[in-house]
Amino acid sequence: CCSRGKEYVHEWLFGGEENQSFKNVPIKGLEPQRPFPKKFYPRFTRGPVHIPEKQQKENKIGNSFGNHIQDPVKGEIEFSPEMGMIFNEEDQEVRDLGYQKHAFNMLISNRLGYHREVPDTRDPKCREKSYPADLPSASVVICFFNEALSALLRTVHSVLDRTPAHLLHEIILVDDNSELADLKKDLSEYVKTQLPKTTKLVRNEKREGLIRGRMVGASHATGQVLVFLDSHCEVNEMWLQPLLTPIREDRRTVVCPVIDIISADTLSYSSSPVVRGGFNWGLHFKWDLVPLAELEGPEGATAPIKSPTMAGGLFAMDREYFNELGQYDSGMDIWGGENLEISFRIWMCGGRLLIIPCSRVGHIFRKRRPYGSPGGQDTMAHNSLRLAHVWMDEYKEQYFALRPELRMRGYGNITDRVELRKRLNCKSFKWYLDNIYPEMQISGPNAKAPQPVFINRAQKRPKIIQRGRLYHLQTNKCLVAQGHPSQKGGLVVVRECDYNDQNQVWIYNEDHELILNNLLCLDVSETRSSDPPRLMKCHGSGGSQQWTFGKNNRLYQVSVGQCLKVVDPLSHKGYVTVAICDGSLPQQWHFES
Ligand code: LR7
Ligand code: MN
Repeated sequence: CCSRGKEYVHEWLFGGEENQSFKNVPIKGLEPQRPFPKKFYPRFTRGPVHIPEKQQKENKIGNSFGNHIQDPVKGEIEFSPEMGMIFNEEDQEVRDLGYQKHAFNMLISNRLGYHREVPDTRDPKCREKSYPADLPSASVVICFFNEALSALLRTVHSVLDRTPAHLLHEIILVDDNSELADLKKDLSEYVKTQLPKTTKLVRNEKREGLIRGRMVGASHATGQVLVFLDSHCEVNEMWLQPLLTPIREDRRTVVCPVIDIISADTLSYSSSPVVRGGFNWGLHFKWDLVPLAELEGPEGATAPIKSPTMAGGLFAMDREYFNELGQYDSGMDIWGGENLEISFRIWMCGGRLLIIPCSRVGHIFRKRRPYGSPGGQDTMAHNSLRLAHVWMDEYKEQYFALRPELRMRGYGNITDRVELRKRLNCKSFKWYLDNIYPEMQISGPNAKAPQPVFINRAQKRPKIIQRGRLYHLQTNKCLVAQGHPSQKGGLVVVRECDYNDQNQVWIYNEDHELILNNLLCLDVSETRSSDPPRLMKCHGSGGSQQWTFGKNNRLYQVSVGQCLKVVDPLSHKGYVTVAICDGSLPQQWHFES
């Protein structure tokens, strides 16, 4: 065991002792493909929000809570929907390029800067807990590929800002051979000049994927506990102590925080319900409700919960135990499957896996993965095949029943992993199903899956705030569908108001959705903020379907940061679009009940 990751060629850039050997060797062979121009990154200031003060005042966007504004009456921290306001073409470019490259709103991410407060989402009882003084120290490992610099540095600073120094042994950043030239250059510079020596940067000389990337990071770690994080996270108040405590009690305990939701469209931070990890026979991770029995202990909602699997990105594990247990399967590429593999291995080989409700870490949940694999392979299938053949015994048939085309597919050499399983004396997959995930047995491969929990989607029907017409003040016309209001992808236009026509009736609800004739939601393009809005199926996750009514009668689109406008008020065509909010007449609307 305990390889130091030497088999992967990588380069220490700097940090700690290795500082001496720092040499700024250019990465061979890989010319950056379409790097971002410099101007798309925020400057390295420590200010909370990167919006000129004048614009902030005028538009009441953001304060030191980032986009969470403290409500003067309720005292609660609330989200400011106009954080992504576009003021000029450059903002628009940052936003659109950000969606293309990272699948989240980089304009807002850049404006938030590298430090922000987040709402404390823990159960209030967590605040009364105390933790041992002699906790083990942690090495935080963050592996990244083409991450938005502001999101990566907010991850790093949230750790630095919210972790007691004596518990934070080091942070190890593993650049998985990112292609964005400025990310490489600016990050090196920033780590060297702005971060403590205990933050280290290492760069893979070729793209390894997150699995081998984390192994490289772990091989350089010297703290007692490894803590893995994705590169677009923000840790919450007192996040680390509750994770280290169960590891101190039993080094074979692996722990995960509750993963809170950072919206990809607004970057607002919100609480997740406490759920636990499961999977289906397609070997996809899913969230399950926690069986009541797990919640009924004396500690109630704050007690650790046994979890059959982990989501993968955020967990803490004793470092020696990580090595003993066989790290990861280094034959797995880029993305996918490693989370189930390590989960099965932990349970089957004598460890346990817990979710710790008092530890909270936010993660940006994107709607798509913004990168592929170098050769375009389906690495999820490759990795799942490896894990099925090593760990699932006769139950791998359940997977093949769903994916018959994979039955004869090659999966590389698994001898080492099969030997590891023998050497560690691991139990059978049947034992795992019977004892750790009995719900799975009941459902079986063809039966109906248990009710899944969608954690990034409101489960209730949002309350209706208002029902009525969307009246355009300048033209005295109403917003309607250009074609039939049930036609998905249809445009909207302004036409003569007809107060008896149901097809002109909009619903505005507490999720800030605008729904025409109770059918479809007014929606905008994710990657092209200049495209006109369309009627689409309501997806319930905000962003492109979130609209707010603001000053000057404006109707503001939260994700594109612009206002709804009639293109040519004199034209009978009545076309509408979104444009930079300027308070002008073509942008003025009334919602009339
Ligand atoms: O080639 C790559 N090299 C990398 O370094 C590809 C990715 N990465 C980095 C990437 O920059 C990121 O920091 O690896 C990290 C994880 O990649 P994501 O963010 O694209 O993954 P994800 O959040 O979409 O997917 C989840 O499942 C993955 C399966 O391989 C990993 O285990 C992720 O860590 C995991 N994320 C989480 O568990 C966060 C909560 C998501 C849920 C549910
Ligand atoms: Mn992620």
